[in-house]
Amino acid sequence: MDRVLNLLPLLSLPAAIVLIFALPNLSRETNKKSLLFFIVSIHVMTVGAILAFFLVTIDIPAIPNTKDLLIYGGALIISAGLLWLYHGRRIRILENRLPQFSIRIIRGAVYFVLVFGVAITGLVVSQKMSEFPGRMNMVHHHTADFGGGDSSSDENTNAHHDGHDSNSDSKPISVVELKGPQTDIPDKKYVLYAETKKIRLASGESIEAWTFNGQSPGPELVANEGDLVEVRLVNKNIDSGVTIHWHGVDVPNGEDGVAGMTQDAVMPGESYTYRFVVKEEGTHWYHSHQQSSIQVQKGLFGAFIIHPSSQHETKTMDTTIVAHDWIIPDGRNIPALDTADTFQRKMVNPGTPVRLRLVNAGNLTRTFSLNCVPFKVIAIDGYELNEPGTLTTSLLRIGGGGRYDIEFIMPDTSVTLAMLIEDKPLGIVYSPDGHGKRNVLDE
Ligand SMILES: [Cu+2]
Repeated sequence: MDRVLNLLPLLSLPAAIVLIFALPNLSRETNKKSLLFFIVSIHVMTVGAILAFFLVTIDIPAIPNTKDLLIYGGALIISAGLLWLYHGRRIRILENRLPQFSIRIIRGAVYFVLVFGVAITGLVVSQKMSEFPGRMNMVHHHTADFGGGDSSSDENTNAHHDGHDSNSDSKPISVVELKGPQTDIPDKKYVLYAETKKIRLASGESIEAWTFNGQSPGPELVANEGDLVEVRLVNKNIDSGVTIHWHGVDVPNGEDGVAGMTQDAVMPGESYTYRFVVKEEGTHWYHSHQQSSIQVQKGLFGAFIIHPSSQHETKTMDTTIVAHDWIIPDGRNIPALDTADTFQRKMVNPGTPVRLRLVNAGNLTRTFSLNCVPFKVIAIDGYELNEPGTLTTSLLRIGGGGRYDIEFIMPDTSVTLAMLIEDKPLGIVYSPDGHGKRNVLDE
């Protein structure tokens, strides 16, 4: 809609002018006026196309607004007027004399350099404008949330301020002050060491991984709803620095682990302590948020499970399976469930309730199937589903970073969980004797 509203007038109006004014003149005898119409309308069409090109590639319109319509429509109309004057004058001059061939060549070259220069300058300027600054000040955005701070200190903001705030005379709060409880005794305490380590996949393939505590996925963090969790991150030897972001878990902004925004990256030899109260029960995960596309790929991630506070001991077999793609130096991509890049077998007693927490730690959507047992998807991205139906052959597509919790009662036959990959599926066969045959659902 946005592009239609902005682009259509730019392209269709000049085309209409050409159709109405210029084309009929082609068949008639050429006089000065019709020549002018002809040249100007063609040029206006070119201007429309250039504006449209600019809109499609650089100033991509978001929500249709009158400002855009006026700017681009106005540019078109003004160009048409200027072209009319210019060509009118040119035709008058040309009637009297034709410039020399060499002058026309030079003039053409000058125009070309001018247009090319403007285009290159535009590209360079827009590229520069789209760069992130080296350091962001979180309170100097056009619409700012001051978290109780004073909005009047920045006249660029539209932030609402009621004037009755007890903090209204104070400075804006720095993000580093937005922390969890600092002095209370934590209910759960973890230390995560970020370090390089060679890990071995089930196939025997060894990977130069970046790990938490020498393993990838890192240790599974487990807490109960309402717990104060403390995690100390120690960077042993990850040269580019590390942070931890709690994917799916709502934490005070200063604990969010976004390098360059809420904290500085933790450099080798340094440590950083996160403290926050967890409120979102469910299946979540954590990962480094310093150069995350590289660091998560190399292995700096793990599952983060938050149980409901009311949950008591059950006989449910509750397991987390983290899907990840390893890229090895020869460029091959090795998908794996935890560290299993081959089919696995597991023993489960018939009648056991099984909860599989599937985490997709990759950035591509992955398709899973569960075969030979009716099952339910009981939660997605940590949120429980309301009265989920029973599924049998449904494929489960989990987006990058997404989580599905599925539940079934173990039958006395084998059940196959599979991640469907083009050349060879990957998965786990659950069976009463641990030797069940795999039976992968076709996509
Ligand atoms: Cu994330």
